[in-house]
Amino acid sequence: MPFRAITELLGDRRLVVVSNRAPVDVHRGVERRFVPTVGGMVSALMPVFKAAGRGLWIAWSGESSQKSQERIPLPADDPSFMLRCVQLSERDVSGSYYGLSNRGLWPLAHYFVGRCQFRLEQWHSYRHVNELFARVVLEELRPKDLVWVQDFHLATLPGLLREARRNLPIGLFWHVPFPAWAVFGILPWRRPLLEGMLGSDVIGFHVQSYARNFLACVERFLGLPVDYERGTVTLKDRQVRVVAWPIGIDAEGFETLARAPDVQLRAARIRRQLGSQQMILGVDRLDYTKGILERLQGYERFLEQSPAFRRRVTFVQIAVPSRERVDEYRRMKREIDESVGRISGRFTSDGWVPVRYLYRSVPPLDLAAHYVAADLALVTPLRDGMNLVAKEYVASRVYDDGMLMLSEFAGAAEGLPEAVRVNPYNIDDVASQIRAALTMPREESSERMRRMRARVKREDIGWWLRGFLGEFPLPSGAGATRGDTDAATLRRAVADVANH
Ligand code: GDG
Repeated sequence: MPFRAITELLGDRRLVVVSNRAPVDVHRGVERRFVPTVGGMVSALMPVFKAAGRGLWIAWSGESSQKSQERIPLPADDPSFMLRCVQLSERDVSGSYYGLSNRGLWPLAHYFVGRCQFRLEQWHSYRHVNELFARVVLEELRPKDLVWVQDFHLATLPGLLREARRNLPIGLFWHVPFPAWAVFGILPWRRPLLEGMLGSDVIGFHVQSYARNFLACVERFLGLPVDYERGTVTLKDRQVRVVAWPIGIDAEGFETLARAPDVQLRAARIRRQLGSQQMILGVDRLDYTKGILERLQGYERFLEQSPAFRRRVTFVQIAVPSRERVDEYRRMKREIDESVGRISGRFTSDGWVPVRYLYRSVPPLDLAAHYVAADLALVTPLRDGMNLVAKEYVASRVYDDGMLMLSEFAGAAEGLPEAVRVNPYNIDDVASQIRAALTMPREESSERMRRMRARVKREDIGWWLRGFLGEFPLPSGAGATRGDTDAATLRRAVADVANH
């Protein structure tokens, strides 16, 4: 069992994960309710905590009026770890999360330079939120803790923690692409952001090219010595490891779900309701990086060019609402609605509907049933750090049938060369590859799926965790051993970052 190896690796150390969003949103009404959040980072880390049976997750709870000290045992029905909520004001959330993170760093990481907005007040807010997180982490730390910061929302947090605790093992995993220096360089706060990241002992990316881009930025913008071969940055008093560990999924969990009679029944029902022979599936958070609009255009072109497939195939797109407060996301939703309407208007006939569009999050069993039901999954992001949906679909194909179409700009493409590869910007390519995938001889698709499934199973979530956690320098008794956790130290650290 992979998870056993992780608990062995951790020994008596406690894993403290720090991320912007929590695995649940806390809703307060007459009763407190927890609504699971949807996203790759949560999908990856939940099974780890469940299996480890302990640990602490520090995150914002999705509301801007939480009591700061709140600790919530999770999962609610069978608690195995503790969530400590970080209180953020409405101003913090709009400046840091909806501001610099979603309008600046997210488009920057995904090469959407034209969409980037950089406002000084949002940078101030981002730094302030990172400080608030630092305070909570320092309050919660116990000896032998191992702190693992997640993603670009908290890039300056490792630096703040390092100032306060010289010996604390700190890791950072960057879940999105790390762009080339010429793109990253347009960020006005590139130096303090990189310096903040370098507070870590180890920084992880999904693939080598992101790690190399990061090292090139450190070399160019901070003038520090880097070693591309060994993946290190040399600082005055220590070295930072920069590694590529592609994130995996709980492949066994998806396989078990796919074989479950209930899921098989649901899958059969989905197929029956479609009333067509073949089903194509898309599953994404509604985000412009996921290429949903371009995918719909590709599908429309496919139907135009391949009349024989009309009435034979149905495209089901699940789009989970995301960042609805950001104008661009609302605009994109309208455009997608219009595209779905246009395709349906053009091609619907005799009870056959060419596209079924679900604008909501579906429960895990239904998601698994969709993976089981689909003959072809279209994973065509314009740019994506990894993309877990691709791996989840593959893991669910327990009879080695079905096919995966994968954008060459998703990190997942590096590990899955057997997928049908597309350039998602090329609508004609998408159209012709849909045709190729749907008509691929069974022996070929089966062989390709078998290889992909073997890889997804081998490099699963346990493999990723063991790999990444294995990169931590773990001196005995590491963690909260120094007595310098006072507010003055934190203020000094914060002032250092602020001086940039
Ligand atoms: C970021 C990076 C990287 C989706 N719809 C439903 C649902 N999901 C789950 C999927 C999957 C997750 O959400 C989405 O993960 P992705 O990896 O595809 O995308 P991001 O959220 O953008 O994740 C990405 C990831 O971090 C991990 O490092 O791969 O590149 O952008 O697990 O299953 N889950 C449920 N209902 C849905 O309707 N229950």
